[in-house]
Amino acid sequence: LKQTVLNKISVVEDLDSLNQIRIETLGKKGPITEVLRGMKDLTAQERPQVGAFANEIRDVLQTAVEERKRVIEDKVLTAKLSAETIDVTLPGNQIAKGNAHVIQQIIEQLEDQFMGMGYQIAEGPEVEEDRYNFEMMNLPKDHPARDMQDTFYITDEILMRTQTSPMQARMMEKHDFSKGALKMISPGRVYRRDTDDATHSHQFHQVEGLVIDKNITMADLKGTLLKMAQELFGEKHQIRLRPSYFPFTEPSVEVDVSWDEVTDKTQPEDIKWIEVLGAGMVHPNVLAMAGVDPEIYGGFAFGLGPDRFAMLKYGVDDIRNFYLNDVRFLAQFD
Ligand code: FA5
Repeated sequence: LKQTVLNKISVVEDLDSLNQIRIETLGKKGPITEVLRGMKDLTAQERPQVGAFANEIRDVLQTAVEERKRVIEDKVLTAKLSAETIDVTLPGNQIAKGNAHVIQQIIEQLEDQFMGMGYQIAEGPEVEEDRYNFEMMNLPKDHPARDMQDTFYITDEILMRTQTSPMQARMMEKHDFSKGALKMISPGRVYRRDTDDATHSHQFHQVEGLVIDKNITMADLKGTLLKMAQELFGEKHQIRLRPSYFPFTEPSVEVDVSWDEVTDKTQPEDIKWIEVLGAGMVHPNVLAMAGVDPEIYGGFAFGLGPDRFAMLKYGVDDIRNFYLNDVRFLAQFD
């Protein structure tokens, strides 16, 4: 029996068959158990001899089963590992990678830059109240300057915001000036009933900027805007302030950035200027309506168009390209 079983064990190749052999020979119904059970019928002299013999065979077989089990398990593992080997020299699958929209990239660049100067970033509603978009911006209902921003009205009092300036009022109302200056930028979408052309879109973006503190001057505004323009377009670009009119700032300026670099040798008449933003010193009425005392506080505000910035930075000559969602166009700005 012993040799037959040992032979069987030595050739078995899988764990199930091995288990079968174990049950047949060593199990409750197997021959060895049977012998051990039959001990009671033996004489007192026979018993120890037969018992020792049966136990010895059982131990030998048990050991053989366990050893074989280890061998089979090793083989299985080796086979599995070699089947799963990775060929690191095979070329990988190409995964198509997207990129942020070019206007989003400009906005994020501006956010990083202004956060570095201690500004907070605030986002506001695109569906806005007339009160914030116009009235608190010093544009009462019958004000002629409302025509400057042709408006999508939803009701008499609710509209699609035409500018990010309502965030000036919203932030001034909330700010606790006992804790220091208010410095914020507010990026977002704005809407106007403009006819789409190469430089106008009925939906575009603005980034509002606002600083309110004691003793803020026009020089602070100019310095801030020059720094911003040079970080975005390059050290050699210049800005130009032209007098303008906005109901919510006094004085008001329009700011142009030079299309090309300006050096010592550049003749003033050769510089091509691109209008990119409106700005000015916050009007006392705007401060007062938002609950800020114009006798103590003042500041500057600006509103820039990242769409125009993107056109200037990358030489894109039609704003509509940004909104056609042609991936071949958008993927260039990675
Ligand atoms: C305003 O909207 C003012 N709220 C800006 C401002 C803020 C002035 C704070 C003073 C203080 P304006 O309408 O000029 O101003 O628009 C600002 C910028 O948005 C423009 O310089 C231009 O870059 C951009 N812009 C205006 N209309 C469009 C349009 N239809 N499509 C794309 N960009 C536009």
